[in-house]
Amino acid sequence: MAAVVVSSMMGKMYGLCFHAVRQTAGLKAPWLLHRRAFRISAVHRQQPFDSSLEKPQFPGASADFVDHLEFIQPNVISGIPVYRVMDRQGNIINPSQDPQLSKETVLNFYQKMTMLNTMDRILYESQRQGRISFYMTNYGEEGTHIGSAAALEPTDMVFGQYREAGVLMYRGFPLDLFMAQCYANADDLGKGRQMPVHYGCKDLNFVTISSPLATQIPQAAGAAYALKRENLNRAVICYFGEGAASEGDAHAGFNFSATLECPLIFFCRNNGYAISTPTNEQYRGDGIAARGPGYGMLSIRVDGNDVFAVYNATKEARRRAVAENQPFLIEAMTYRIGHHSTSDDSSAYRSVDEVNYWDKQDHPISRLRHYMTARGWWSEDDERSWRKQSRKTVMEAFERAERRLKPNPELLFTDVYQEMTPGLSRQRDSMWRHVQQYKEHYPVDQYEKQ
Ligand SMILES: Cc1ncc(C[n+]2csc(CCOP(=O)(O)OP(=O)(O)O)c2C)c(N)n1
Ligand SMILES: [Mg+2]
Repeated sequence: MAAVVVSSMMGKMYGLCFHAVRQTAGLKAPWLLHRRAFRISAVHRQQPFDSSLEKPQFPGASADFVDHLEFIQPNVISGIPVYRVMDRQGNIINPSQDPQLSKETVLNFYQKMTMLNTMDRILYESQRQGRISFYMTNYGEEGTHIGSAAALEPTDMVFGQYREAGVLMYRGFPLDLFMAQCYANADDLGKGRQMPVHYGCKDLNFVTISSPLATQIPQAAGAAYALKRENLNRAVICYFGEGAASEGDAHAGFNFSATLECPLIFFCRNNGYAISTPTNEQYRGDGIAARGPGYGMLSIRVDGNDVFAVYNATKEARRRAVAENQPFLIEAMTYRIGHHSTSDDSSAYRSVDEVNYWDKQDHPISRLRHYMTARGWWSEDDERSWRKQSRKTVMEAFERAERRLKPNPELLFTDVYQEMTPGLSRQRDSMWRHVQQYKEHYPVDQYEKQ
C-alpha cells in the first residue's frame, strides 16, 4: 500500500528536492477514510520488537547502530537548491518544466500581479496622507501570491498571515471590498472591527487574518484534518513568513499535520526580514525548507520571484497532498521590497542598494513581462494602456470607499453571542450615553444609522 524512503543522513538529504518519498493510495472508500482518520497508517506503525536482533530497539527511531562518533553536519553553506523555471530574463531554462499555460492565463497572472502593485501604491499613499490608519504592501512578493493561488482549487481553504493580498485578489475578491476593509466602511465584511489588511471572505474560503503571528499554522492543521475526514478532495494552504516560523505555534502545526497526515501545503514566504530582523539573526539552519524532513514532510525550496516555479511546486504539492493525505512544505525565496508596514522605516536597517537590486534586477513582475514580450503577447503600448486603466479602476474604487459611511457603532457589540449578554448590553448603553453627552467630539453623521 505504501512505501517510505527516508534518507538516513540529513547531509545526504540536502541535495534532493524531495526529502521523503511516500506513495499512498488515494482516499476513496468511507471505511478506509474512517481507518485513516483515526489510526496511524500501517507504514508508520511502530517497528516490530525483536530482542534477538543486534539492532536498535528504541521505539522512537528506525536506524542502525554505528561505532564511530560523528555529529550530523547541517549544510547551510551549500544548502537546499532553489527550483526555478525561468531565468531573470524570463527565458524557460528547461522546457520540460514549462507549465505551458495559455496566453489568456499568463495575461491574467500579469494583470493580477500589477493590479496588486497598483492597489498597494494607492493604499500606501492614502495612509501617508492620514486617510487610513495602517497599511502593508506586498511589493516584490507578487509572484508567490499569484503562482500559488493559481495552482489551487477554489474550494481549497486559505489561511494567510497578512502579506498575501494577491491570493485573495486572484480568487476574485473585488477592489471595492479591499478598500472597504481598509477604510472600515459599512461595506466591510468584517464590519469595521479589524485593522486594515485583515481581510477575510467566507465565500472565497479565505480565513480572516489575525495579527498574532503563527496562530494560523495550528488552525490550518486542524482545518486540514477536518477536510480529510470529510473526504471532499479539498486541501488547505497556510502562508507564513520566515519570522513567524520561529514561533512555537509553527512547530505545533507542522507536527500535528505530519502525524495526523493532513492534506496541507505550508507555504513559507522567506522575504529576508521579519520587520527589522534579517534572516541571519532569525535562524542558524538552512532556512525553513530544511526543517521539513525533521517533521517527516516533503519539502522544496523555490524561487518565489519566478511565478511559474511557484505555480509548478504548489500544483504538485496540492495534487499529492490530497491524493496521499500528507502535508508539504514549500519555502519560496523572495524579497520584501517595501517597508514592513506603514509603522516601519526600513532605511534604518538595510541599504538602498540592496532594495534597488530586487526592485530593478530581480523582480517577479518584470520577469513575467520579459516572458510575455518574448512571445509577442505584450507590447509597450499594452503596458502603457494597462497601467493607465488599472490605476483608474483602483482610484474609482478608492473614491467610492472614501465616500461610504462607517458601520453603525452598535455593531461593536454584536456577533459575539447569539443574544447580547446583560454586561455587553450595559456597555452599549453607556457608549451611546457618552456619545450623546460629548456629541461635538463624535462625527456621528459619518456613521450608518441603526
Ligand atoms: C506573536 C507576535 N509577536 C510579534 C508580533 C509583531 N510582528 C508583527 S509582524 C512581525 C514580523 C513577521 O515577519 P515574517 O513572519 O517574516 O513576515 P513578513 O512581515 O516578512 O511578511 C512581528 C515580529 C506579532 N504580530 N505577533
Ligand atoms: Mg519575512
